[in-house]
Amino acid sequence: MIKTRLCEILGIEYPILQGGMAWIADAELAAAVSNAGGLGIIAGGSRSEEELRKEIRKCKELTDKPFGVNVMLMMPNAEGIIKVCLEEEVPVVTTGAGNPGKYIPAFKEKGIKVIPVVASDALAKRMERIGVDAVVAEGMEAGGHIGKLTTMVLIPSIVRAVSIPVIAAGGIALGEQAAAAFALGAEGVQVGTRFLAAKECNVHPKYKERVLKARFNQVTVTGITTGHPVRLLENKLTKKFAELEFSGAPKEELEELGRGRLRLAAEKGDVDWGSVMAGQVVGYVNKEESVEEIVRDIMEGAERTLKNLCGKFSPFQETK
Ligand code: TUI
Repeated sequence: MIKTRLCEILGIEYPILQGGMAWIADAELAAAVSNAGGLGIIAGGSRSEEELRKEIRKCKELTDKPFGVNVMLMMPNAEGIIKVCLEEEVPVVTTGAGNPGKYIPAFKEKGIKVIPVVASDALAKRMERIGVDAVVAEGMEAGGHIGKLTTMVLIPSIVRAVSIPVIAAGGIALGEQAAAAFALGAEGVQVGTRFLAAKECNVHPKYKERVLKARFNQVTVTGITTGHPVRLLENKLTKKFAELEFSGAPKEELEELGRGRLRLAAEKGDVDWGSVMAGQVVGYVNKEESVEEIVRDIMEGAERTLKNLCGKFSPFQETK
């Protein structure tokens, strides 16, 4: 099986992380991924400090393997969430939507591994200099809030900028896609959308059903005109959003329309008026499976793909 530096650094068997999906990724999903040999991640972005503490303790009961918490740095309670991670000494923290620089010394003091999502090679370099353990580079194929570059373009640029391990995210649901990420220089992959369909994923059943039924052409992006693009599945909300967006509605009105919508879909199951965030890969996600099956399928698929690749091309066969 594929082993990389990331496995050693994090103490995991396979270099696969589960995305810390807000309002969705709980202790049960995270523990299942960690028990399957990857790194499960609890969403911190959508919880109060006390809710997060409970979820971390539950995860510790469900697994003795390492797991992580995702911190959304732009949330008003980010400092409190970080304090809980420090107090509970979670093994790994991933961060999104901001620069975690000022918190790194505190994490390092507790031996907590830190993995920020970086949106540029400049930030990746800065993060490496201040001692983070790895970075996630998330391409715009991903679900939810997205940047501008595709995984295919972003990964090599970050790999060239730093010498710490780079974890590829966005557009990865299959073994072949994981193999492609490794070919681009990534030493790990982060998967979100495919885990939405996991048996152990407690997202509202109606959300899961929409993910399972969605075709590639039902994936859309709202918020391009406001500068906050979000990838999600088409529904009444996205149609209303598009109408307003292209009729010149003020930015504030659009942002107001988007507020609270992920929770509405993920917790309440309103898949017409909630945000059903999912990545471009959603068309590949057609059956509910256990986390273990998903992890095994992606990792074995990646290995098979990389092994078979040379055999497919005659120049390599001749020089074997
Ligand atoms: O965060 C995401 N994707 C998301 S978050 C989300 S829902 C949510 N929204 C609000 C609160 C709680 C949950 C749905 N999808 N991806 C990670 C990510 N981080 N993508 C991009 C970044 C990022 C952006 C700018 C990281 C760093 C950065 O700049 C920092 C700097 O100082 O330059």
